[in-house]
Amino acid sequence: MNDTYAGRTITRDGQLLLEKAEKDRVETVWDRFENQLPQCGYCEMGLSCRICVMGPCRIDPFGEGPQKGVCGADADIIVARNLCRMIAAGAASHSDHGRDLIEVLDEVAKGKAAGYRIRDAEKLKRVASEYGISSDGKDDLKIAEQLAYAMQEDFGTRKKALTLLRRAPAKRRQVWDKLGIAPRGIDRETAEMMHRTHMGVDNNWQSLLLQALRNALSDGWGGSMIATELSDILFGTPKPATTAVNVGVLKKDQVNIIVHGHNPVVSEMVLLACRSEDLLQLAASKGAAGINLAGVCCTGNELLMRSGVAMAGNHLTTELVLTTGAVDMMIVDYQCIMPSLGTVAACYHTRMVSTSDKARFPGMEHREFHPDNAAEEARALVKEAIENFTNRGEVYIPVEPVNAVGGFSVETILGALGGTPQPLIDALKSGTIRGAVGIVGCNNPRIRQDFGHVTLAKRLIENDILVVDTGCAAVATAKAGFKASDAAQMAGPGLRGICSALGIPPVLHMGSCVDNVRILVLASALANALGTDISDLPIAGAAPEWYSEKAVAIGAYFVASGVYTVLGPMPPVTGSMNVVKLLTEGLQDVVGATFSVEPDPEKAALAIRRHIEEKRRGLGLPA
Ligand code: XCC
Ligand code: SF4
Repeated sequence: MNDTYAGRTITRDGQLLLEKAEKDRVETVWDRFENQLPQCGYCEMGLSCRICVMGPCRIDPFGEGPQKGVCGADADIIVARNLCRMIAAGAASHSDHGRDLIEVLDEVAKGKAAGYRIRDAEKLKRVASEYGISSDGKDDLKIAEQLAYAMQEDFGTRKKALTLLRRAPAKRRQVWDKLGIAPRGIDRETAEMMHRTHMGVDNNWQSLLLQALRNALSDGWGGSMIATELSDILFGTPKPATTAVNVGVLKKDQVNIIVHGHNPVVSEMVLLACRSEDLLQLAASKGAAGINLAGVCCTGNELLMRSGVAMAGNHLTTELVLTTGAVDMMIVDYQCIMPSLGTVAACYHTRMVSTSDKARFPGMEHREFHPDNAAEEARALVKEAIENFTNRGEVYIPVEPVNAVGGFSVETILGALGGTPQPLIDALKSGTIRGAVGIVGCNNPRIRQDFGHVTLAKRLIENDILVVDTGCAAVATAKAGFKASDAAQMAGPGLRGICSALGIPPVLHMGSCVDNVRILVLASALANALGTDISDLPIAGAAPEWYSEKAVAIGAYFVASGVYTVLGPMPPVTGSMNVVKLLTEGLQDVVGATFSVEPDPEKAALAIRRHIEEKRRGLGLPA
């Protein structure tokens, strides 16, 4: 195997498909990354500003050139503002996704969304009661209508705090109140972040960063949490199910459809269509043995969690999956969809279709999905994918899939423990399990694909630390076999014993990136059961290969919620030692947790283990 390919990804399917891509003269994300090198040092350090047109400006990190932008902003202000705007964009993305689910719920309530329905009525009632909506004497649709309205209010202008903040432990809420960072409206915090970073508004790097935490919290305990809860209500709360991962999930003799993006609003309707009898018959009439739906990225995770749909790959696999020549159609919604995909698909017979009014891509047909036409549109697209099956050229599916178990919602995890977190707390207390870590986030061509996720997860489970993961991290560890039914044997003796007894893997798939809120809810359940704050727990977060603005927002709400979080790639903040120090040290006294940056996953594992042991000592637990 060519060393270049092995240097780009640890995955066998990735390496073989990189070879295929080169043979087919397909340019990939890694080629374009190399073409960009060396990347701009000012931007890498966060020292360039183009917020206004007196600029663009840049600050000389060596102190010889300019130390102020045209307006007078120094390095601290410029770095802080840039980071703040990343967080605002990330929070906006997740929260807008959440809003789309509210709209579906509302249309379901009004009988205008054929194909969608309430699939978890019990959860609907539970969440409604958190919003102060009683279910007495009301049918599900009435409750849904009122819940949709109440959630919309969470997005708007108002003075009180977001409804779901009440899920956080009391001590945590006091921290936020004292700092004045309890988020109000979801959109409000993002709008205020953009306002404060306009030229001539907030020019104090500390108060800017505090608002960034509030903005991130409005995502974690607001927009993303609403997205997850409504997805469960509309599509079912995940339960463990067996699935398969990597490019080997594509089937040579079946129609292969890939869904890519984030919102289950589209992918669930495609799944429904793929399972319909008449379309299966149509596929058979074209000589296909079936219709094989698989996912990439987070909309794939949504389907995997709820229906055991197979997963073809994570972020850096999205181009490569097309080079198999086996994909008859790729249907995308939004976020993390590389604008290069249409060009890659043009080398094969693959049809590319975009579906969201807010996300269009070169080289893709646009077929807009709305709640009232989605079921119908999905059927039309699946039919066209079937018709495209006969246009296939040569097909190359170089690996066998790996089996994996997914579907670990908080409800499932607590259910497996007998309804309360107590067994988990007992295991933590006795030291059978040392702690728990959430590994989240993306791939990034700066880091060998999956190396960060897999190495970190391996070291943690070997040392009796339970891992929960989401997003592209969850796909990485699944490809590496950590979610296979026999994966418990990869864990240390304590964790292995517990996983074997419960019949679960040592790395639990908790869902897509909006589902990181499931980790917040689980951490809150543990903290509440112990009568303590999240920041006292022997837990940590990590994003070993993150790339996106959404990931910065996630990291920030983890830290603001009291979870020590280790980033792999360095965010663009090194131009201000003040900002770096606040994020990596100062926040300890503010929110009881900090960021740390460690691109080497072996070192990250050590740092996390040290942190967990320190928290154990703090709680008086045995060494
Ligand atoms: Fe995107 Fe969610 Fe990152 Fe993967 S992990 S690259 S954000 S798909 Ni969300
Ligand atoms: Fe330059 Fe200030 Fe304008 Fe930024 S806001 S581009 S630093 S003048």
